[in-house]
Amino acid sequence: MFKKILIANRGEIALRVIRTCREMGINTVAVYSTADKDSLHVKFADEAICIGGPASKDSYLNIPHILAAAEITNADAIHPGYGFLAENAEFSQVCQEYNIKFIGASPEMIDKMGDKATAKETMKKAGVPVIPGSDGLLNSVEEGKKLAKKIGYPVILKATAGGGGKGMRIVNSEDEFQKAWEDARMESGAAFGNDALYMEKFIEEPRHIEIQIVGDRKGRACHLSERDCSIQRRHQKLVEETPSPFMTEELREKMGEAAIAAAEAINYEGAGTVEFLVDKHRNFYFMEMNTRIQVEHPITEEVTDFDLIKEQIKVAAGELILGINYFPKLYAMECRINAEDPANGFRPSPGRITNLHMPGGHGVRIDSHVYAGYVIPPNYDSMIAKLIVSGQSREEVITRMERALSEFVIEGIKTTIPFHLKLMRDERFRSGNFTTAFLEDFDYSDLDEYTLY
Ligand code: MV4
Repeated sequence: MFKKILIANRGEIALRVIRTCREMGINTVAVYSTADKDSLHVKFADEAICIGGPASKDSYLNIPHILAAAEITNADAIHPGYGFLAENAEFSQVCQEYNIKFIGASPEMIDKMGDKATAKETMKKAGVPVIPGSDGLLNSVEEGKKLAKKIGYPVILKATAGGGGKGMRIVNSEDEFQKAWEDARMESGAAFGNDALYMEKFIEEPRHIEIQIVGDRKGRACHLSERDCSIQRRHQKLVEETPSPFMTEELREKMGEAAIAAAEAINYEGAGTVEFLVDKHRNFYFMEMNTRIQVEHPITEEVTDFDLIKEQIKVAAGELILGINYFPKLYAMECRINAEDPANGFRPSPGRITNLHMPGGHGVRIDSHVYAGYVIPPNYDSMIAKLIVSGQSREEVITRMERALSEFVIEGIKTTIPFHLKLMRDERFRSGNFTTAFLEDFDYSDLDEYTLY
C-alpha cells in the first residue's frame, strides 16, 4: 500500500481524498496556489506545498511544479481528483516516468477514450450499443450531407476532441448543413486545436444515465449501478440521483453488462464511468467514458456503502476486485451548491462567505471545503458544496433534500440553493418524468421566493 499520496487538486475533492487517506493510514501532501493559502485542504493534509500563482496554468495545471512537490515530499502516488490534470495523458505519462503511481488511467487509455470517434469505434467492436452514424471521422461536407440523408435528419455533428457539448451542432435539414459544419469545425479547432468531426443520428430528449465501474489490473471489471444526470444546464450538471427514476431491473442489468464489456474490452484499471444516452423506448447508447472519479460519485457511495476513493487507491495499489456487481440499497440525490446567481444566468458570485450554517441530521452528507469567513477565489470552478441526501424512497429523499436546503444558510454571496429549492417543489421533477431538456424552459425569474429558511 502507498505510504504517502500527493493530491493534485483543490477544494472539496482534495478534502474528500485526504479524508479517505487518513482512514487508511496513508500520509497526504496538499498542493496549493497562492489564492488557496487559507484553504481547508492545506490545513487538513499532513504536509502542504505552494505550487504557484492563482491562474490554474501556473499551479494546478503546472506539471513540473506538481512533480517537484511530489519529489521533495517523497510521495509514492498522486491522486488527481477531477478536472485539472485528471484526464491529462502527458501527466499520467510523466508520473509513470518518475515512478510515481498515478491514481487514474494510463496515458494510452486517456488518449483512446479522449478521442471520441476512436472511443466509439472501440466500444462498437466490444459489442456496446452505439448511436448510428459515420464510421469514424467525416472527410468532407459532401460526404456528411450524403450520410445525413441516409441516416435521416436531425443529425448531430460532434468534435472528436470534444466532450461537454463543445464543438457540437444539431442539423435539422440539408440547408442547415453547411453552416453547422463550419461552426462546429471553427469551434472545435479553436477549443481543442483539432477540428475533426463525426456524425450521429440526433436522439431527441434523451436521458443521461451513467454507470459507475471499477476495473483491476487483471482486466476484470464490476459495476456499481447507475446515476441519472439528466438535470443539467448548458452541459453543467446540477442534480444527480440514483437509482434513476427511469430505470428498470432489466435495463440496469443490460446497461451494467454493457459498461463491464466496455471496461473489459480496454482492460480498464481504476474507477471509471460509462456515460449513456437513453431514449424514450429505453434504448441505450454509449456516449463517452470518463477515466476519473466524478463529482457525483458520493450518491453511489451512499446507496452501495462503498468508499469509491478507497476502491481507487486499492486497485491502484494492485488489489484485485471481487467479480460481483453492486445494486442500490437506498435512494440518494446530490445538489451542487455553486457560488452563482441562478436568477442572473448563473453568473459566478465569488467573494467572502460572511455567515454559514450547514444542514445536518439523518441521511444528510455535505462534501465541502468552505467555512464562515472563507473567501471564494474567482479563479476556479464555482462549486462550493455538494449536498447529498439518502433515504428509503425517492419521495423521502426529495422531502429530506427540501428540508436540508431550507436549513442551509450561506450569506455574502449568491448560490444555487434557491434554484434547488424550487426544483424540489416542481411537480414534473417530483414525478421523475423528465429528460436532459428539462431545464431549457425552467422559470428562473421568481427564485427570490425560494431563499428563506
Ligand atoms: C447527443 C445528443 C443527442 N443525440 N448525441 C451533450 C454532451 C456530449 N457529451 C454529448 N451530448 C449529447 N449528445 C446524439 N446523437 C444529446 C446530447 C445532449 C446532452 C447529453 C447528455 C446530457 C445533456 C445533454 C444536453 C444537450 C445535448
